[in-house]
Amino acid sequence: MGNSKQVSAAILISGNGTNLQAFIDAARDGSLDLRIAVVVSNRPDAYGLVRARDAGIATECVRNEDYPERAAFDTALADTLAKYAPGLLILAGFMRILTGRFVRRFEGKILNIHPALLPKFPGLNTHQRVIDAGETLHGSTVHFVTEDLDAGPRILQGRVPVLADDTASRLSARVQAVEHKIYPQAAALFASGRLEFKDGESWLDGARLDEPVQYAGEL
Ligand code: NHR
Ligand code: GAR
Repeated sequence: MGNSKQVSAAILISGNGTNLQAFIDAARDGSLDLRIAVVVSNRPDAYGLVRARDAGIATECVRNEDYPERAAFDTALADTLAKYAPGLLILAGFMRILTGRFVRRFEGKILNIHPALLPKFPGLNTHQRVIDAGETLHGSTVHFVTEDLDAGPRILQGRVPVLADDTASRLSARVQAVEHKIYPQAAALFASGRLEFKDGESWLDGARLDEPVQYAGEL
């Protein structure tokens, strides 16, 4: 609402964009004081681009196929982002690993949501792997992005049960419902200055976070 110090964010997607939609909705209803300056996809057919256009948000596409090499892709991505001067990058189902050079350029200003209770189950295909391992608890983790994949300092976790007869798709839907709550909340903590990245760790209200905050409804 006309706050000149409002943080401006770029949201990076590769697919459906339900987390993007949660950000659009939270920014609109005032629960998140953040300006979404641009949505960037690495896939031209990502449905999240339609969500962004429908919300009147600028969109950009940096295509995988145009930059087979990671370094060239990341240079193009960084140049595209620079036009919007974002103070925060939000990876929301963004499926391309970023180089150390890119991460250092935006150090401490990149958030990711990973669909597992990190440090358990980094990497891809988490829901099926959780079922196969016989876990009874699963969830999602918001963390700062560092060069090491899915290993940056954790911020906020939301837990869901794994049910006896779960499929990956039903478990994924349960995880996504909690993601749509925790991810805008984590961004709100950053946007308000309460959450910082310092010395490779997450800090909340001036204290180092040894363990991520556990989502329990409200923050
Ligand atoms: N980049 C860095 N440097 N650090 C992280 O922690 C990152 C990152 C980029 C993306 C999201 C992550 C997740 O939450 C993320 C975290 C993609 C892959 C992957 O293997 C792995 C983890 C994540 C995202 N991508 C393949 C690749 O070669 C492509 C897979 C595909 O296109 O389907 O880039 O899980
Ligand atoms: C989310 O569940 C997110 O945790 C996961 O992809 C989904 C994206 O959904 N992220 C990753 O797997 C990152 N490698 P969305 O496009 O509907 O927001």
